[in-house]
Amino acid sequence: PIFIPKGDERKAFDVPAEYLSDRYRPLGTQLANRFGEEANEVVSVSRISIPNLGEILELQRDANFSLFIPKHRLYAGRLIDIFLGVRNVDDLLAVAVYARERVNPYLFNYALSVAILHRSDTQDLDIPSIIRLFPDKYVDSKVFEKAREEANVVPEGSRMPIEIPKDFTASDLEEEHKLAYFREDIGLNLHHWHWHLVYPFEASVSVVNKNRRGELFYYMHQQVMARYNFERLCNGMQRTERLIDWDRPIKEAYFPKLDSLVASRSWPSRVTNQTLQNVRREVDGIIVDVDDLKRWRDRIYNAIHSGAVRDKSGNSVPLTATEGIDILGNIVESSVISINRDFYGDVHNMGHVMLSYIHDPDHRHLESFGVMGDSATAMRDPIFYRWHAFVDDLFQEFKSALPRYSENELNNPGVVIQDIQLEVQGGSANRLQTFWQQSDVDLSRGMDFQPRGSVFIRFTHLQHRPFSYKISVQSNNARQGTCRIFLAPKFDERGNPWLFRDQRLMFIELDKFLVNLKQGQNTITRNSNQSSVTIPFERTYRDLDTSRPVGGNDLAQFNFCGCGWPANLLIPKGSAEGFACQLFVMISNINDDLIQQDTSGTCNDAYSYCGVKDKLYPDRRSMGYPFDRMPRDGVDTLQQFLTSNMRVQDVAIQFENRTFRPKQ
Ligand code: CUO
Repeated sequence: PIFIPKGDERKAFDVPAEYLSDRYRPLGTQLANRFGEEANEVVSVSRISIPNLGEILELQRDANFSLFIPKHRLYAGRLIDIFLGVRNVDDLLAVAVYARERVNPYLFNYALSVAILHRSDTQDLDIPSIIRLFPDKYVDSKVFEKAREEANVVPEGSRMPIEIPKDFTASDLEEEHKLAYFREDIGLNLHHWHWHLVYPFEASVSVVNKNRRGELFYYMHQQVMARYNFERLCNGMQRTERLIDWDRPIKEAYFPKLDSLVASRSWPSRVTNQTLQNVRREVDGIIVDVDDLKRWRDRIYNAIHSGAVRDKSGNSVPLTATEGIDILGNIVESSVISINRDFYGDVHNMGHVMLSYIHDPDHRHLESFGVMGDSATAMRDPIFYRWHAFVDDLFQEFKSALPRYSENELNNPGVVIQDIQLEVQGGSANRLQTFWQQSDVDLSRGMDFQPRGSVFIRFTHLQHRPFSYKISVQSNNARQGTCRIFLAPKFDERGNPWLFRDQRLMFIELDKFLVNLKQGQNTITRNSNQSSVTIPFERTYRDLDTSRPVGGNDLAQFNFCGCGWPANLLIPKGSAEGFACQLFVMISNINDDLIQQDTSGTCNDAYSYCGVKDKLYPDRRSMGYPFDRMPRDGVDTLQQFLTSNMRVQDVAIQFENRTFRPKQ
């Protein structure tokens, strides 16, 4: 038997000898004694018939793992199926212990996390936190040296947090570096990792086929682009340029300065002016040409322009105004539920792959993929946004061809919004305030060193003062409605007022919630921390408090709720002068909004970008409504777009260049 300690709990597993790899089997008793002394609880692992891991083992333990690589997807799919296929939790533990000894750790962690999220009997289990298991995907490599030193020399309790400098990947000579605070935000990258964990594109169909997942792929990434463009304008930059000329050098470079602790390699960098190449990497099972990418793109544009797609049997399937976007999302991403993957290919994923191998497309230098190859790291790289600007443009091409919303489809007769005010804690009305804040995260679980105990890193991120909305509404009846709150820059990058058709793509969702109006005058108050977009700051970073007994639901919520926009990035950075914005509030007609279902007890507090676990997306309208389509005839400006159930308030975002340190 062997004991494997698991973090601070000091829980150990009593494992059948045949589960050990050849290397450790002879050491069984020795290891048992060593780890056993540290343990305060021993869990015995049952003997099951040993699963055949087969080709899953082709991925070396010290290799990097990418969901975008078809071969790796296949391994992940197999392993997920093995984890989903065992009868009960005891067998799952046994098969997981057996696999953990042999399988690539990134692959193992991914597959086990997906399985835990999707098995009905594991809803009360914690999924491993990726930042604590693999901090190397988020943190400057130098930090680990320091952390090891701190842990070796300084006893737990007197250890100082190790500070990650705010500007560690580039200097101000690089224009794009102005946005590093956003791209490299830990919460942002954790959100993206969680999103793709909750909505895998490769696994058995029953796992992939979630309600409106293709549409949510479009909408979540559209909002990423809107938010990124918003930040760019705040920093005096232009909106992201789409990556559309695939034969030209790419000016954006990126040097991640991350070292993989597992693969013992640095994440490859991309110098400026690299050009996409055909990828020939037998070792990863990827043979893909730039021409493949172009062919798939052209077929998708053709489908959009003809209003229909071709399924596997050659039948034409119309792209309807409401469901078309869902079909298109699965085609573009693409996911296993793409209506015809052979024909429409794998555009978005292969873009990630080709960009991530741009430095070594034929593997002659034996280099692995860059950060674009991993959903946990991709958002750090400026090229992510240029690629997704192209992807989003595909979807916008489709949306632009749809019928415009008529005034009837927008209005909510009898409901009039009379006034909106933002009340900012400790500040003045309608003036949001942003600043830098420092937070500490305990990384000790991802670091294998003695002596154990907490090692904190301290990082700096954007934050805003808490605020609340105060909305005055007149209603001629008692009724329900959906309150939709968005924010956009008031002027374009030249300082000119927007045309509505352009500004609509800049609106970022801030909140969406049900309101109960009484007849007559109503005042709606809503706090920023209740947002349907974000998860609270503590949830992104906190560790589960294992000393506290938690009910099943708590944990299930914790897992799924790892998906959510980080609360610290709810409000864009703004500017020192106060960045001019327009706050938009609408109360839409409940008859066209409402989904009848019970979501109590499930994680539903960040549903706008993440949906609700095992439920329908809780808003019947097209995602992005009312900004997802071109305006009706005669509407050129936001003011002209408004019906009486909508209102716009000028607000500003004032950034103060000050850093607040954690409370001790
Ligand atoms: Cu989320 Cu391109 O999909 O990264």
